[in-house]
Amino acid sequence: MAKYIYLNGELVAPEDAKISVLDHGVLYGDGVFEGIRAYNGRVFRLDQHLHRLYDSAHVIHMQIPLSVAEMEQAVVETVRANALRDCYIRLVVTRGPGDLGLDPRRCPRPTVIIIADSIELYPQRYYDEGLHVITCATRRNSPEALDPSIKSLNYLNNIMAKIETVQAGVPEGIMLSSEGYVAECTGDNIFVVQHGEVLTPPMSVGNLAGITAQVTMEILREMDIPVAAENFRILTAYTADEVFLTGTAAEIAPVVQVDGRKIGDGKPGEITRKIHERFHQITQIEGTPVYG
Ligand code: PXG
Repeated sequence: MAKYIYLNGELVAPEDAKISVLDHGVLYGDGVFEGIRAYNGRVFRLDQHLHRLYDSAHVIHMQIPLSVAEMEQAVVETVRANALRDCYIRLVVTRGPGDLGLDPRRCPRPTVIIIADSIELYPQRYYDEGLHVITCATRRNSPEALDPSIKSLNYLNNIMAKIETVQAGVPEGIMLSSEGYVAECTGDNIFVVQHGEVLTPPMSVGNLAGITAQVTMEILREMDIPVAAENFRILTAYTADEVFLTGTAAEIAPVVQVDGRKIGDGKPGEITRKIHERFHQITQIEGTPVYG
């Protein structure tokens, strides 16, 4: 449990970290968030996470009441106050308290929350043996209605899909676009490997621009492995040599079964393993220092 939570400029005890029931984050899911990790006393890719947060806020016409530099400082101070070196950081900015009505003009002050706490990691056997996943019946939100590249507090689309994975007894699920293209998973991006080439869906399909996916792209370039962002259908995943997922919580996770079809030889793939190894190295040396 966190010792201190950042709430609107103050570090308070968890029992005092309370927000109004009239906050539009509660009433309408009106707000944005980020899930960030710190490794070895450094916040990983904080600048990229803040960039995405401020972009999401900009798109929904929300002015975050802190500059990016002030927010960076607030994140670092929150981690430091909790004396954490390896942790999960949840940054939430809601529209703030208003009245019963959609109009965001009634919410003059956004609520800023930063929670730093220990992380619940995927069990090691997921990395050793690989994950089984399903394709969810719930389609990803259409980017023409609510673009999934906005990391908004409206996560019901993903939660509906997540419930399908829980019912199926698997840890993750693939979500297709309304056109039937592979988009992403409920909380991870997806990559497939075929004949030594890597494929991932383009952002235009309607997915989140994952930070871990961006780091993966950098690693692939470094390793001289060709990578393309192109639309593909679920059949491409069924017949791939390797499938893996990327996300702040999962890091780089091998998939060995999709909808009951064995992927490759049914064991985590070599390219997946190498990317994860390199990812691990990068997380140990990079990042915004918390302790000077
Ligand atoms: N797609 C979706 C829909 C996500 O929510 C990702 C991809 C991966 O993005 P990053 O930037 O993390 O590589 C996400 C991220 C949580 C949790 O608490 C969820 C995410 C990240 C961290 C924690 O469920 N989702």
